[in-house]
Amino acid sequence: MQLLLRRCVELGARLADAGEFTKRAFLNDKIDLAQAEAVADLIEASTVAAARSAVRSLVGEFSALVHGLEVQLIELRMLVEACLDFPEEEVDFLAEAGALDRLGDIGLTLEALDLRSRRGSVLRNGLHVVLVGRPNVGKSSLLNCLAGEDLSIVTDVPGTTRDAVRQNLEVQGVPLHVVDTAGLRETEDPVERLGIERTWTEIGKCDLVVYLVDAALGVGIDEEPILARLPTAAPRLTVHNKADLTGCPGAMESKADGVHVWVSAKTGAGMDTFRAELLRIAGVSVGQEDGFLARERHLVALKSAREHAAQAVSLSGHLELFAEELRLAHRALGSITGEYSADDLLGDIFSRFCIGK
Ligand SMILES: Nc1nc2c(ncn2[C@@H]2O[C@H](COP(=O)(O)OP(=O)(O)OP(=O)(O)O)[C@@H](O)[C@H]2O)c(=O)[nH]1
Ligand SMILES: [Mg+2]
Repeated sequence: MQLLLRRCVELGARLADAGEFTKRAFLNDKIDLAQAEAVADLIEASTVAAARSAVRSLVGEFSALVHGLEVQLIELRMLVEACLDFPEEEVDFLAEAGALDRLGDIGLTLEALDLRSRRGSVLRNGLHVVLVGRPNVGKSSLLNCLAGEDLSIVTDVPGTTRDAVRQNLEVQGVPLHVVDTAGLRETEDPVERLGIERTWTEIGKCDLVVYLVDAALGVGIDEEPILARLPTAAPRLTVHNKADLTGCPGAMESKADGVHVWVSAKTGAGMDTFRAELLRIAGVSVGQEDGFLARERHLVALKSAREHAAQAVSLSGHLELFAEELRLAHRALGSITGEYSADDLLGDIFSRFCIGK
């Protein structure tokens, strides 16, 4: 194959660039930018649910919704610009055309689209979950139970886990990146200390803190400094492990600091409740498959469009500013489908494709 390729190149052929065919399809208006990105997402999809979401974007479902919003915005912009161009007209175009109602509709559609995109984006990036708690509460046992494999060393010696143990898992099509960490406690042991430092680093990077306690003991007073140090930005799920000893696996309770569930990592009891809670926090409900595999840049653009649409509502008394906010909302949406996009963004997107795709 290499010889054949070399000969072809000698005779004047050239090798295709990364993503070249998809890029050409985009440049020739056969697909838009969101669809082009979906080609790469489909190739990279790591779960069935992610692949389905990518296909939905590829066939243009996501683009059609974005485009529909753009059309609504264009109509509204035309009205507003007309008012600006003919200020002497007595007629109040905006009120007559129900401009604010229309903008309200656009806001609602944007919100729904944003929600579906967020739901899908977790399929793309997965949820980073860190298992935290005092030594011996069963963090390593919980990881092994989730994975169905003996990954992390389990002993009854407190302070067994030193290095973070990572595993990529899948729950109902949602990729989870789970990290088992060194138990948190005051210690003189320099090796364990380094392990505990790493636990805090992992906590700083995660999407969800799973805080384990011993079901027989509950959350102790001495744990308060640890709880106070947990970041408020990431949601927390408190797991009362070893519930086989207290006799209440599978129980669940909503408290001020988040949801508490009771499980036994040893027998597996209550694990279904735990998994369902993980999915709920990830924003995925079982059986609901309408998310889009949105990329971060799509989420940013949708957020910006929502903000400008909301800003427009509050500025409706000032026609020029109202018009400008609508223009900015329109521009943000256009950046998703590639109507307004800088060359370096295109270069960045297509360079991540496989060669020739
Ligand atoms: N009865 C019962 N014992 C459990 C359960 N989960 C863990 N254990 C036991 O608790 C002990 C500690 O478990 P580990 O999983 O090593 O605990 P850990 O939190 O990882 O501990 P460190 O790594 O030291 O921080 C072991 O003897 C386990 O067998 C459970 O659900 N029920
Ligand atoms: Mg451990």
